[in-house]
Amino acid sequence: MCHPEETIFQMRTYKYLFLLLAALIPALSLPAQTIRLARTDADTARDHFVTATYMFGVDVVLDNVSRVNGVAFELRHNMAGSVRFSGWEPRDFPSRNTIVIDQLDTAGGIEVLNVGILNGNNSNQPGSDNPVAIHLDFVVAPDALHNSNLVFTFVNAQAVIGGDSSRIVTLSAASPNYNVHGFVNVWPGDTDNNGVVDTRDVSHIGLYVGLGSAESLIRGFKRQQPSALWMEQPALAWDSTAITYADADGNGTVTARDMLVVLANFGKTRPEAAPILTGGGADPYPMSVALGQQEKIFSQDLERIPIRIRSARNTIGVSGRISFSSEDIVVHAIEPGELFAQQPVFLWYGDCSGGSTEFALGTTNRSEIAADGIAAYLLVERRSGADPATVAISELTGIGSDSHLFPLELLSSVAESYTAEEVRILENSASLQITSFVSEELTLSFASLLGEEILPPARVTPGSTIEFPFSEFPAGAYFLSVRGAGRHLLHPFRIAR
Ligand SMILES: [Ca+2]
Ligand SMILES: [Ca+2]
Repeated sequence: MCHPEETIFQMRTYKYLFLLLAALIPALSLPAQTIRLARTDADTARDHFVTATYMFGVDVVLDNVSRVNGVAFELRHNMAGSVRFSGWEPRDFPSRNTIVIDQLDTAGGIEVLNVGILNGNNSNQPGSDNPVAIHLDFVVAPDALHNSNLVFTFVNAQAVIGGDSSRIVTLSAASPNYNVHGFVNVWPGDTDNNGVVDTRDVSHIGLYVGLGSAESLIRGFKRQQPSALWMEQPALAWDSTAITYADADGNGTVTARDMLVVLANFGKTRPEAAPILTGGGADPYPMSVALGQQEKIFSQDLERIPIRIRSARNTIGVSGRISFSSEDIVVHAIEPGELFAQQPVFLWYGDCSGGSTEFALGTTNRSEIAADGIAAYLLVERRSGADPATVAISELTGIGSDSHLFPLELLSSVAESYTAEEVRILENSASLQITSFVSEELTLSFASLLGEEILPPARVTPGSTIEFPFSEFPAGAYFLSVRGAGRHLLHPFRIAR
């Protein structure tokens, strides 16, 4: 039996529910209409921070807003003392209808940009969907405080909607903020920035070696007056602040040379007056790099190529780069030479498989040694039947116990090696034949594994060939040194009988 009043009541209830849902559903399903900043000067790895002395740019982007004929907003930030608006460019709206007024409240540390943009349409004409309203550029002053937080705030952000239902909508916005990379104080050698130079600082360099260079993803900055002296040295924070401290010598790259600085300043502690500044939070570039092992390898098949150094100054260590021009040389290890025989020694070298490696070697008690003799040996395997292999040693550096870095010379001040096309070395079971295709005169010398010269030096004039019969040598392993104007080539060879 049907009850008419109950039915009418139910119908009304359903109707109200239906109307309520109809009103709610669009509101629930519509995404928020927003305005935001999008960095244009940096990729996603760097868009969360800004760097002192550098400019950065943002696009002002509207999301989920259709038919936009105009945009207006105030954009404020909290670091007027060190961050300043420097200019704007039009994006999806014409520049003639754009107004930007820059107001400074220096006492309050606030900079306010008042921005109004119209596209010139009549209100019944629909504008553009999700437009980029404008581009804004800012500069960060050199004195911007490291690790401070630059916060932008949108105030009264509105969009003018055109078309059939023209109106003004309020845009919601988050508060974009950027960490500021400013200058930090580096104490050379304290690469983990904990106030003392110890073995952990070596590991820290091993972790970051190679970073900061042109090929690396991490941007590094050279210090203005780089030195290894144990004093506070201002350095612009790198893309990763933690890595800034690993650049002990301040040249803008983490290399084996930085390990020398650790050796020179080993055991030193920061004065009480210099508080330890903590870095900018978690390291955004965690990575693991295996430290080279010092291995003693004894094998008949390995040849030892000495690295000789010479300098008028005494040194507590040596660092450098070794490049192998050919794949027929495999470097298995580096070991300390006679110069370091009487000392407790630290030795580090990188992965040798990539055609070149760096090494650092020095005394762990900061005692100086005379820089004249064999600093280290390369233990190499030479694959038979291959073209002549060459080894070039460059960037050789020494450091005194006073923390002054200086270049080491002689054998090692060689930037480049000769190529196989420039100096042809033919080796057979009875002799070694060297032909020069370069324009300068070359000096040839032969040395034993201990670096002792076993023949007087010989000269090769341009275009000529010289041959050394093996009958002049006892059986054993040797290396030929070819030296010319600023370049050098080492060729190991073995005489078996
Ligand atoms: Ca340390
Ligand atoms: Ca460095």
